[in-house]
Amino acid sequence: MLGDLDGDGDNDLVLGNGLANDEVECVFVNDGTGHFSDETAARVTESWNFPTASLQLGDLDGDGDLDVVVGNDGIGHGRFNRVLVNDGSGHFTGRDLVFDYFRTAALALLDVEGDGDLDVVCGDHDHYDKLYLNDGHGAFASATWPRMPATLDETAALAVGDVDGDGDVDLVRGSDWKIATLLVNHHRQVRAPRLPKLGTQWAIEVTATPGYATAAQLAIPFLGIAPAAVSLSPFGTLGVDPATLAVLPFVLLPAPSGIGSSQVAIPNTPVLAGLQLYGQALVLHGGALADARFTNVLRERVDA
Ligand SMILES: [Ca+2]
Ligand SMILES: [Ca+2]
Ligand SMILES: [Ca+2]
Ligand SMILES: [Ca+2]
Repeated sequence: MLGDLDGDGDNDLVLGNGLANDEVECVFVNDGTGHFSDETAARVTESWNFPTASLQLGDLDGDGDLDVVVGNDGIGHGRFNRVLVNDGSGHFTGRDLVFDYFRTAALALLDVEGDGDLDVVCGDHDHYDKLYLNDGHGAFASATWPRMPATLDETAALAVGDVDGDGDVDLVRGSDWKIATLLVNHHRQVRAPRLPKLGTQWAIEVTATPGYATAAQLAIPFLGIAPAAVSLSPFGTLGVDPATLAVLPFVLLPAPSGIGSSQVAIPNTPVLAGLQLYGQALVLHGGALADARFTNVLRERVDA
């Protein structure tokens, strides 16, 4: 991995030791002209040297420098995942990420719940993937349950990005022997457990800060019959055509669940069968309107 480890403006290099079990991670420092020197011995204080399958760089403790997360794999070896904490000058001290002991093949750093610090997802090859939340100072606690799916997916790779355009970070997981999966972040989300059906009530579920809400929140869901992509700063992207938009009643999202739902009566009118509905919500995260954000867009076809 490349990153400016010593804060002098050029990219330095960290190398994992692969499946070798007798080397620590290596640090190569750039002299500013693209020549690298191995300064591992002087810069890395690490008492463990497990087989490393993945590395990520990020500022875990919020002090402005790049720290290193080390994902360790291997069978029959120690393999605790480690953090190399940067002192600001590119000198690192190792410690456990958390007390776990799984075959981590991939790592992702992402701010899962939008509180400004980097959290860690460990993609484990022989176990469930793990989610560790950052306390803002680089100390991590397991939040795997109930936030992560309980599936064994032989994870081999993780990619991070906002797939559904609601401003929170989602995950794509590549697995050995299995199809890749999309893990959508429910930090701010609308979804419908069932299809809209003529002559029935259709439930739209709205989530915001699910499971970790510290105060009740409100959401304003709305529906339309055509999509849009209207950027409305700072709220995000309005994904429902305003010309067809019908606003639904406020939904209360109590704490700590952060989950509420809205019921929509679908008329028993055959002409509506097959109609495409687009649903979205504006979540009022705090008292200030400036904190409100749009969710993803729900797309469902009315079933006869
Ligand atoms: Ca540098
Ligand atoms: Ca740091
Ligand atoms: Ca976070
Ligand atoms: Ca998202």
